[in-house]
Amino acid sequence: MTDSRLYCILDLGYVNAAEAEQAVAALLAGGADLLQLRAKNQSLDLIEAVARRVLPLCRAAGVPFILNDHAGLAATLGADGVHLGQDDGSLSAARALTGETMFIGRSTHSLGQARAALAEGFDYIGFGPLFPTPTKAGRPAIGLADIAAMEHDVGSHIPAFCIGGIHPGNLAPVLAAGARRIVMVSALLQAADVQAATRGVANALQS
Ligand code: 3NM
Repeated sequence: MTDSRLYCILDLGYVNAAEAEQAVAALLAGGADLLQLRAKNQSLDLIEAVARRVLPLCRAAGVPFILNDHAGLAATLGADGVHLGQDDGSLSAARALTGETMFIGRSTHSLGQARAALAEGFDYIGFGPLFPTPTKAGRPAIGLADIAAMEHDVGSHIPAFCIGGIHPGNLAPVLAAGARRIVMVSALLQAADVQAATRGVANALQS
């Protein structure tokens, strides 16, 4: 987790459940450091079934598998982590379901929320959306101005991943603004060659 630069998400809004393994294999082969399964408005049964198919791929690659939203299911699956939004309850409530070893992340949408997540004890944060994004339609973009302060106040203590509307064409200004770790979803999942696109971003983050 501490060395992770590129956090990838298998978002079932972009990938059919039937193609989950193929997409995850491409993300992993391209250099994803973390892999989250995100499935909004899907049944727990479907989420569990997809998770059980992609978890072994992550394990084989040595990449932590993180489940979005469902701390209880994450515990059942033996996931490595769970990711919570601002409205998904407290860290302690999730921790009661997951036990001590699983890492738990929080979405944050302002510098204040990022600092609060650190103070509460989250293991990592997402920070965004930097740009407008169809993956979280309707959420206002926060821009790049607070990245440096967020990295100073929070990212120096726990991993902090900038997220939201990032693609290969705007990665340079995001990094120049101080970001060290990012999440990229639609730009990778919708690439003509998912593995090559992921590799390009992973290389840009390492250099
Ligand atoms: N969370 P894309 S933005 C899942 O700001 C998610 O908390 C965000 O997808 C947040 O790379 C976002 O396609 C969408 O923009 C990221």
